[in-house]
Amino acid sequence: METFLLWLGVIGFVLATAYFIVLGVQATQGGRVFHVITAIITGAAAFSYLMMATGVGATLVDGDRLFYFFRYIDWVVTTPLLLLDLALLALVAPGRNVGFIVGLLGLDVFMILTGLLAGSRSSGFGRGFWFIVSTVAMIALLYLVVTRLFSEAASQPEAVHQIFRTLALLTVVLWSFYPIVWLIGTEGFGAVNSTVEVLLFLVLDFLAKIGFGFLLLTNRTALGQAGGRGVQTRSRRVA
Ligand code: RET
Repeated sequence: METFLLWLGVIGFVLATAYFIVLGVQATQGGRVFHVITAIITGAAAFSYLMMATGVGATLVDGDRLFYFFRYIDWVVTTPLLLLDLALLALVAPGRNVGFIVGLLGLDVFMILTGLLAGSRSSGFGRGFWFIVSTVAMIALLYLVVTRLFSEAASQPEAVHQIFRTLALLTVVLWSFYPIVWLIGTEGFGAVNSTVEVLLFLVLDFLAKIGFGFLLLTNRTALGQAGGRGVQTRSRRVA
């Protein structure tokens, strides 16, 4: 059952990646950068699920706990890219906010790496400690999205503003579920077994990557405005 779910992940992410690439090829207006970033996100997830389904991405810890470490390799690549999508939507001049973007993505990488430490420790104390550090980083990160990115996005054209709001809310809600699933799963209190944990992460991963990408990439109006803006900024800079 668990392997079946992981293969479902491979198939789902492969199909989503193919679809996002087709949308990117068909896109007539600007904004193709969003297709590229989002297809990399689902492509990386497909690879990660393949590694987990074939057993390469998992290892036994503490004798009997199957630890899917490849999730963290997936997340350390894909969560910064999801944030990059959000930042590029929200910021009128991303080029003038490189410091902020690097800070945001850096905090995110820190969250995932400390999460990996939490997941791989065998002592309850070590796991709890790194879990708390990682969760604090996540709260700080989501706070920055809700405050700074939300206020920046208000100066965007209406369609861009609207899709940013939807995707940012989706992100805040879905991301908050990850530590909860982790806590009730095999890395935490073991209230649910490994199969249920794999299922819950699969649902979250599908929503946070495919759902997110679908909403963004099928919104041509917003992509056109966001892409057009990039071109304008460039030509203004040249002029
Ligand atoms: C962990 C455990 C330690 C505490 C925290 C976590 C947060 C993980 C998050 C993952 C998001 C993943 C996404 C994947 C893409 O589809 C590492 C589970 C806070 C927020 C969005």
